[in-house]
Amino acid sequence: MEKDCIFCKIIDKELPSDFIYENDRLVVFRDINPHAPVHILIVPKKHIRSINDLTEEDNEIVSELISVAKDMAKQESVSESGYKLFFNVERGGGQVIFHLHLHLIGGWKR
Ligand code: DGP
Repeated sequence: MEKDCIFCKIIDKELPSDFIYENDRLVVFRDINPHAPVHILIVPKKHIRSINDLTEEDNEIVSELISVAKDMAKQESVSESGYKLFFNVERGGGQVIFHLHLHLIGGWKR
């Protein structure tokens, strides 16, 4: 847990958020400011600042973020219509919360 990290506080339930999914290593919740009809965040419980801070020991969790994103897309009924997965990296890349998270957006009308 990193002091003053909003996502650490959400993970530790110090701040309210409804988890769509949780296991020992990650949580999934809806983005407070959605950019698409479906906008969810897949967030490791371990505090990692950004993609730049990943080490080899994080390979498993990064892989799990993607595999859970695939499952969440199915659960949110956007698997077939399609969706985007992305990480914003540091300020210039649009990152505003400095706790690693994978965005899943989709659900646009075709
Ligand atoms: P990024 O720009 O990649 O750091 O995305 C951070 C996202 O986190 C942004 O789309 C809004 C979302 N967000 C920020 N604070 C909260 C919060 O307290 N609760 C939830 N559910 N989402 C948040």
